[in-house]
Formats: sequence, structure tokens, C-alpha cells
Amino acid sequence: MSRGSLQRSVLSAMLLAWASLAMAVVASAQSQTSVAANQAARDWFQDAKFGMFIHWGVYSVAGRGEWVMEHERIPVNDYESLAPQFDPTGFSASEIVGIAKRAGMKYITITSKHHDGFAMWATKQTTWNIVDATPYKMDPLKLLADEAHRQGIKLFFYYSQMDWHNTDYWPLGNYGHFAGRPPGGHFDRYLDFMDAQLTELLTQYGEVGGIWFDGMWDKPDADWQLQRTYALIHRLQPNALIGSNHHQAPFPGEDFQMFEKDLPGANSAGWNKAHIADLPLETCETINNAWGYNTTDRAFKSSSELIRYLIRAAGSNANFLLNVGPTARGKVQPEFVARLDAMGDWLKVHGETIYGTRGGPVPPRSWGITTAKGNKIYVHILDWQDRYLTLPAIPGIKSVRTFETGEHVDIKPMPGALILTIPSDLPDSVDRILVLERQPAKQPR
Ligand code: FHN
Repeated sequence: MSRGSLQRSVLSAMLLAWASLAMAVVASAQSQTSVAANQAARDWFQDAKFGMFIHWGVYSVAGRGEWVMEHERIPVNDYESLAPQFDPTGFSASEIVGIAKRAGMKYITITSKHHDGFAMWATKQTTWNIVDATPYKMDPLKLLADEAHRQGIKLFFYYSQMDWHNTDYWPLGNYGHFAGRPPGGHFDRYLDFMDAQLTELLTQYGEVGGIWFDGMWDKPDADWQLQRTYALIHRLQPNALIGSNHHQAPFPGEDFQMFEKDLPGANSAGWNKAHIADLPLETCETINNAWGYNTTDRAFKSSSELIRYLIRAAGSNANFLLNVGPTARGKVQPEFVARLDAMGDWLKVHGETIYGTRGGPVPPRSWGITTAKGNKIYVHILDWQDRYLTLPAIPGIKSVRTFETGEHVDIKPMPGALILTIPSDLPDSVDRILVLERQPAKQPR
């Protein structure tokens, strides 16, 4: 090799090394920014504590819940006849966002697509959507996203991975066998379709709080290529949180863990067997027994029950995502609105003990729970008749007062325990709250 060509090749090798170093620096700066944005979003989520779940779709026309297609074994062709009847002219994004805000909710999670595959937005990936298949012709997710951004409430999209309509959802899992679809679709094509739909949701609706997956449990062993989908979501919106209701321990890339119809650690539903991960937590519940609009379900929980569930969720370090199932006209039932308003009234007074807190030092007990923020521990007494309440020892307590009146509360430290004397005049309302103030933590020198 001549001297000149040796110099040239050394130079180009140096340039190449420099370029790849520069690219690595840029990439790592980008990923550090993304990680920080994602962490900030997780912190925000944990502080927010209370969200509105909305199950709304073409099934609302039938008024027999979102599983009507499967439960009544309705084939796709017959089920499609619901779409021409779906004309939700009563839907008002500002009304729904207003209901959520009055209730003290900080975010909304709405079904963009449920198991029936019907898209509630102007997707270009299928005509089985509200704009192309119904007389309504408008995109409610766009209306909702714009309004949510305007009113400062975050919007999450629920997305069902299980799909009873798409012919590429093949082989079938446990459900969707009565839909009458031809056998032999291509699951890879379905995953491309899903990623294309998610790309629309994450690029055309402004800032998205997160994606709430559901339905993977239909065929948990299929190759869902989760990492590809999760990377896509985090690339498009690094601070969009990913959660999946797959009833398993969280997979890499998931930012929060959810529990359905159970507080973390409980398993009355039978499927909440996964251990509690070190991620932000959320539990979802219905006001009656239905997620999607059900005309006959009148089993409404009382507002006190719902407030107590929110408190218990906070004590379990979890958010509470409370569901409404609007009618085919797009209206939230008055029974739901009344309960949500009552929750909002309670939060207006007691929100300090819920928002921005984390589960307190005493784990959830049958008598109640604790939440904590800064130097304060809030003892929420939900079910306790006696005058004295014994807590495990909590070091460094400076004072104890009632939350509402600031009245002094007697305490008696014992070895390994702290006995609180509940003032006899403390009204036995939905929740009796005592505030324990701790000595401020010493600043490191
Ligand atoms: O099958 C769904 C159901 O319809 C609803 O969407 C709930 C909400 O958590 N998730 C599924 C059941 O696990």
C-alpha cells in the first residue's frame, strides 16, 4: 500500500469511528431524554390517582354490554347491522370531559377498539369504523382528544388485541368462534394492522397519556411481538404509558400494572394472580356490573362505596379507573353522573389525602388504609367502631390531628405500637381521617 493510500484509509477509519461515536452520543442523549419523559409521566400518573374509563362502541346500540356479539353468538354479518343504527348525536366531548373533571378525575381511558374490532376513530386500516360505517360520520376520539387537551385532562386509549372481526386474527384463541369468519388469516398481517392503527392513534390525536391493552389473554402463547409494538409506541410518544390487562406479571416495556375488579393483592375475580410489580398500579371497576351500556343492569354501587374504593385503592398505592358506559346516543346515564358528582364533592374537601400520595407505612387493613405525602401520613378509618386504634409503631410522629377540624388526637406510643384515641365527636362519615405529622427528614450535609 502506498503512503498516500495508507493515510487515506487511516483517515476514513477515524472518520467512521468519529461518526459512529457521534451517533451513539446522540442516540444515548435521545434515549436518556425519553427515559426521563417516561419517568415523569409515571410520576404524574401515580399522583393523578383517579381516572374515568369509558366503554363505548357499536355494541352500545344493543344495550346488552360489550360482549353481546360473543355471548349471543352473533355472526359478523349480522353484527355489522348495528353500525347503521349507531348515530350518537347526543355525544358531547365537553360534557363528558366536564363530568370527569367535576368528579375529580385527572385522565380518561376510552375504548378506541373493543373485542368486536369496531374502531371509534377515522382509521384508514378498515372501514369497520365509526366514520365509514355509521350515519354519525364523525370521529369522537378526535373531538374528545381536542377537548381533553383544552380542559387539561389526559387521554389514554384502550385497545383490544383480541379481535372478533378481523379475518387475520388467526388462529383463533378462546373466543370469537361464532363470528363465522373464514379460517386461514395471517396473524403477522394482523399485527401489522394493529401497529398501523396504533400509529394513527399516536400521531393524529396529539399527546396521548398511554395505551391500555386488553385481550392478550385470549391466546397468551401466541407470538404477539410485544417488543416491536411497545418500541413503536415509545418511539412515537416516549411519555405515553403502556399497560396491558393480560393478567400476568408485567412484560418489559410496560409502564404500569393494572388489576381488574380487584385491589392489588386481592383476587376475588379469579384472574388477578400476578404478583405486584414495582410499577405504578391501577385498578378498574364498574359503577353497576357492566362495562358497556346495559339497559337492564340497575345494580348501581352507592357513592359511599365508590369513594371508599378510591380510598382503598390509594392505600394500596394504586389509581382508581372508574367506568362509565355511555348510551348509543353518547350520553352518560344520570345514575352515573350523580355518583361521580358525589365523588367530586368528597374529593374537593379531602383530595389532599388522596392526590399525590403513595400508599402509607401501614399496609391495608380491614379497618382502613394509610396514605402518605411529604411529612404527613393520612390514616383513613373506614370500618372501626372502637375508641382506640392500634397501629404498628411509626417512628418520629410529632403530632396527630383530625383532618377536617384539626382537633388534637391523643396518642400513646407502646413498644412496637402506636395507640390512637379516636375523638368521640368525630362524625362517622364515609371516611374518618387522622393526620399524623412526622418530624421533617434531616437534610444530608
Ligand atoms: O373483556 C374485557 C371487558 O369487556 C372489559 O373491557 C374489561 C375491562 O377491564 N376487560 C376485559 C376483561 O378482562
